[in-house]
Amino acid sequence: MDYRLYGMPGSLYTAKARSYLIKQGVPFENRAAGEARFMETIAPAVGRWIIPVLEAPDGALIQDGAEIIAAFEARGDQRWPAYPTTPRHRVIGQVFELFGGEGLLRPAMHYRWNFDETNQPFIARDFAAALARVRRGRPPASASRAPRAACARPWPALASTSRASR
Ligand SMILES: N[C@@H](CCC(=O)N[C@@H](CS)C(=O)NCC(=O)O)C(=O)O
Repeated sequence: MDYRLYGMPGSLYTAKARSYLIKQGVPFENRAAGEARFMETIAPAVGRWIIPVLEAPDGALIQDGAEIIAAFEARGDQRWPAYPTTPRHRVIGQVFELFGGEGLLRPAMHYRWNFDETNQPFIARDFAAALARVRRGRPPASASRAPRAACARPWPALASTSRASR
């Protein structure tokens, strides 16, 4: 089994982890946070509904984009190490990560939520496809406006992107 990244296409925190996995050539599948397995097994194991969560082939779960990256960096076998080598650069890198992930959250949400004319169709499609509960591969009625493929097998385009870059 490949790694499984539970999240949403439009989730910025999921995107951070996804970008890292793609860049490093880690074999993984994008999985929707509305899937039955996520709702019934992964979220309870993590303690609450939150994304992203990475499920390792051995079943280990990592929640938090920074923790996902840290877990691979700690192994030391990554293709392109993301952490700088000197302690000073590392601290500066962590400040940038904190600023990007937390400090820029308000502007990020502003640009997502305050431009309905351009963003509404994308948001509706993205959230419906990723959050609608999926049981035994059948898209629920509430996801009728979402692409069927996105409910049954989330994000085939992204999944193939990650594979192609390996
Ligand atoms: N620091 C966390 C933040 C994760 C986060 O805030 N995820 C959002 C969606 S993008 C979420 O799941 N929010 C639901 C909640 O916090 O209850 C990370 O980097 O993974």
